[in-house]
Amino acid sequence: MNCSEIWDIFKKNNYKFFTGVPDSTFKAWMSFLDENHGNGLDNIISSNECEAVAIATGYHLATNNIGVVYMQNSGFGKTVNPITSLADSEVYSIPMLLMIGWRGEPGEKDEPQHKKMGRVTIPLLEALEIPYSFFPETVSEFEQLLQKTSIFFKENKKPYALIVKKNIIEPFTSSKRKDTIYEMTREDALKTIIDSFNGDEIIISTTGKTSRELFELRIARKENPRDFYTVGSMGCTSSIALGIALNSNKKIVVIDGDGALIMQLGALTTIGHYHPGNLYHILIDNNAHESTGGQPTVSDTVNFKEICLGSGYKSVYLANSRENLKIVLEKMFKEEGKGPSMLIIKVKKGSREDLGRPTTTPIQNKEHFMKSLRK
Ligand SMILES: Cc1ncc(C[n+]2csc(CCOP(=O)(O)OP(=O)(O)O)c2C)c(N)n1
Repeated sequence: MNCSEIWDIFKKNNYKFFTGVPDSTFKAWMSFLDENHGNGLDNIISSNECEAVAIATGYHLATNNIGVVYMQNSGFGKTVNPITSLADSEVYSIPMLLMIGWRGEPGEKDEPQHKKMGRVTIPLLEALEIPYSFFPETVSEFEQLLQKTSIFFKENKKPYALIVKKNIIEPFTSSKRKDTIYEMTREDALKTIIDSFNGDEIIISTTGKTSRELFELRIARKENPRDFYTVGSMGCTSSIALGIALNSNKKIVVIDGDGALIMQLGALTTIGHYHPGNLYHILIDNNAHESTGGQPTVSDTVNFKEICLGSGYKSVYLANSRENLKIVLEKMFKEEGKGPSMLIIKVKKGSREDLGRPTTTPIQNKEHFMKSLRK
């Protein structure tokens, strides 16, 4: 099915409100929603999946209509709390259609961070007593399915899930212009960052393309550094770094993404409160969830500088060009032990087509990291 066909059927069945966190499994559908937001449909990109369930609840309370909550199965776990304590029929009984991208589907090749969740997605739905269907391949099947879910929602006011497998939805090319305001890509920024290092830094990098690019840059330079590549647990990187920084006297550098930072924005308040002087937080802000297809984040309306200072970070630096970044990195690392500090780097979207993935396993990465951290 293509996106217009999917939208026609959603519209016919009065599903016009979409909210969630993007997933590459339905990247095309995400681009379609983004392009058509405000044009007969609403698409609210939420900070995390738990929030999306709550937004869809609010939508239902206000309109008596049913919202669609999209998410990758990685984020499904986050929704267990609002599903069981808000939407569940034993609490407020809120109908909503969950559209869950199935990464790590048993029998399909996928990354290590998706394996367990891939295996337990269906058992988890069953444990939560959420009925489900697989997202169909044809227009007529989809039409029948949405008619069935509409009847289900009339009879049962509670969530129903659609599991979306890879490659079900045809590609969609957005007509939106790509932004080119900023000089650097994320990879350019990463190169400049590691060029500025003298070898005693410990890096914890965020999930998605940041860790993939950093890993490849290290390989290309024949370096065997003390980097921890966070492959999953989106938004948790700065908290991993906090746990390390509070228990090490080394220079701990976190490299974060705007989508990930926003997902767990509360982490900034914990870091600020416990203020480890050796923590350097670098945010590479491309205003997008680039790793799942470039869907926008809300970072363009967020003042991270004020949030960090208001949370207890000791200093905040800004950079939007290579030259500027070099100067600012030098300044930030000169203030040794006076952190936590934040460096916000504005970059444009984009990455190499041939970008690979870490070739070491997460456990190999962990063991090497732990050994070298103690040296
Ligand atoms: C809980 C959870 N929800 C969704 C995802 C899917 N996901 C992986 S990377 C990513 C985007 C990260 O965006 P950002 O931090 O801005 O980094 P960028 O990809 O732009 O470099 C998303 C949504 C996930 N891994 N985990």
